[in-house]
Amino acid sequence: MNVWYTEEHTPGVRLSMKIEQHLYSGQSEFQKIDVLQTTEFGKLLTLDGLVMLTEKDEFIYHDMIVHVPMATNPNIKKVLVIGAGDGGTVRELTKYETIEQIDMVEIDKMVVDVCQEFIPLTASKLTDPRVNLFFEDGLKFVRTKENEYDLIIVDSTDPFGPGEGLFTKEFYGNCYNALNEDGILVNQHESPFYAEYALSMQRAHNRIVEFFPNCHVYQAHIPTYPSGHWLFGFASKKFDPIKDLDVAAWNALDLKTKYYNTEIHVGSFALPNYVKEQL
Ligand code: AG3
Repeated sequence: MNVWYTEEHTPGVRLSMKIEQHLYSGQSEFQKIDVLQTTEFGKLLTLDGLVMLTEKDEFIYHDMIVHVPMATNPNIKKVLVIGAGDGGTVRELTKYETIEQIDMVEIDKMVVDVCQEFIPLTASKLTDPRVNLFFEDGLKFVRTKENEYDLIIVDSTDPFGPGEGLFTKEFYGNCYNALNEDGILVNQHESPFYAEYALSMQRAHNRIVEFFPNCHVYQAHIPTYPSGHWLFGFASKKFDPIKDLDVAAWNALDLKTKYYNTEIHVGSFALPNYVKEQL
């Protein structure tokens, strides 16, 4: 069999992965959901044809979206996760015994159902007793919250289709209000490398700095995302992700992460000049 999955990253660039089996294909109320078995990357989850995760490189994204804020403030107890239906973000959060409550708001229940059936690697911890699942629009959910969370993680799709509202000024303002005075907001920020994605990142960053006094961008290398160069936004009311990092405290937790460590934490905030210029 010579079947390949392809995502177009720009009109001139595509990424292809060889497929062994098409495990699932379905259309939800919001998007097309597919799970494919690849030869190189294990299982691949796509939404509307775009790579959301592969079993081989998801650890990089999920480590970086979770452990950077968690290591910055070890007293995080109540977390709101928006999107993230595959469960990878929640899996990393459940490693912290100190977390008491994780509210996850995913617009599309079908993503969760499909991942629980086909991708237990990321979805298995969605049944943790501390996790409350809400199947609603994250944009509407945060509107009703005030001063409630220590951390909000926005693990969204690209800013087109169902994920679009999660990149708006209104949304970031509501996140600010939903966070308490120690609050941290982390967003997946797209790629700085190709113009279209870079514009999304720039727009998001410019909107976030209007609300939060401390805003930083950090990076990781994620092989199956456009250009492989991926950014995250860190915004907080009080914490500085480098000055407030307690290296000894985080290492004492001994979480056995596959990508994240405290050196990566510090290094990930060092940005190439072409990225700095975009901020
Ligand atoms: N969320 C970010 C995926 C963005 C990828 N974009 C693309 N392939 N064009 C990932 C969800 C993982 N929990």
